[in-house]
Amino acid sequence: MFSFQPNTRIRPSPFFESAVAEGMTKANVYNRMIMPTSYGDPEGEYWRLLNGVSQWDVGVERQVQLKGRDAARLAQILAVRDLSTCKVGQGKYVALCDHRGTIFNDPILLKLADDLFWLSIADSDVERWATAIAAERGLDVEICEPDVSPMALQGPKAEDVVAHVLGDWVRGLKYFWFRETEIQGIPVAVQRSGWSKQGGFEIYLKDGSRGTELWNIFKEAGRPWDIGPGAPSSPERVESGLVSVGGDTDDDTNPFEVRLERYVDLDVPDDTIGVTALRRIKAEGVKRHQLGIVLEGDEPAPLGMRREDVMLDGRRIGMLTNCVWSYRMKANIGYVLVDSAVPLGTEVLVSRNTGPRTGKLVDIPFL
Ligand code: THG
Repeated sequence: MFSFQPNTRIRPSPFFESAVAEGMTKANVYNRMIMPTSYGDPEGEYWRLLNGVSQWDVGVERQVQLKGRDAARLAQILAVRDLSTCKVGQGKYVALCDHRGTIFNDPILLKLADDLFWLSIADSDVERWATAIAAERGLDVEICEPDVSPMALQGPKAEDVVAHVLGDWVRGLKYFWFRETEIQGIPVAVQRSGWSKQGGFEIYLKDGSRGTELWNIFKEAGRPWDIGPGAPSSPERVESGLVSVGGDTDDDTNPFEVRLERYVDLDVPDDTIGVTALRRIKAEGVKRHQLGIVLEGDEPAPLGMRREDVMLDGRRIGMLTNCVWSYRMKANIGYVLVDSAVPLGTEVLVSRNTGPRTGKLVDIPFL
């Protein structure tokens, strides 16, 4: 056995003490922070997300703030999605690519004012990237990490809980739209969002000293709906088809390969990073695609720390990037990134750490 050594390089989320008090049993490192991943009953947590309401510490979704005269311009330089129609109060899911068109982060962009944006990031250092780009291009923009930390309420009952706390206006929020407000004097932004397809909201806490207070307000308000602690659910997100950049992608993956084409606009200005490469990739033809796989076997067999080779007729055609036990399908399912020529329905062999296993390539989402 080993234990985790706390240190100053790992920043606790404002909800960390609540997560511990709720009985957190598993965690991961994400954005150099601790992300709770379980409270000891993974299957119960899954069904609560599907049927009820689940409360998540997702403070690891760190914010990068762009503020100033060139903030909108910098946002468009960073994101290969047309942001010209984005309204104040609106959020958009965007891909950040490098100069080769490799996707390295997929934030939600929030437009708070014409000259003020947050990038609510996945796992990589966007603040340093944005700061370097802004300096190299001589832009008039201030980049910082504001004191803002999301907490998620996910599941079909989440709307009732959030409406109970904030009022029925939240029911009218469109997907990724948000509003800044206060909850018992605690400053927050409330957005319809969250990393599941079961519906819900994220409450962006704007004062990190009040995490426990905010956690407990929703914990109390949610009692009639049997709220409980949970975390982004791997089985649910795979069944639902959400992409995990960094998990499902490697250092050569472009957005087209992982089903994100509809978030890419190739007619953004030429100074958007990666767009030139993406135009070329699109013209030459995309070489790999992401498909689902249903593996044979009736015992959970998760992926370990390595992606596994996918074989067809003795030839390596790609890799298995994740694998979870689907409680609804009663099978191991996952995503593969394979040669574009390999079609749906193909039977393949996966070189699993426990030996070769057959699987069938299927469409995503699974459910
Ligand atoms: N919430 C917040 N920040 C985040 C995440 C989040 N930052 C990191 C990570 N998650 C970003 N990645 C995603 C990926 C997918 C979605 C949201 C964030 C998502 N996608 C829907 C889909 O693919 O069906 C809808 C996208 C759309 O149609 O616009 O929700 O969860 N604050």
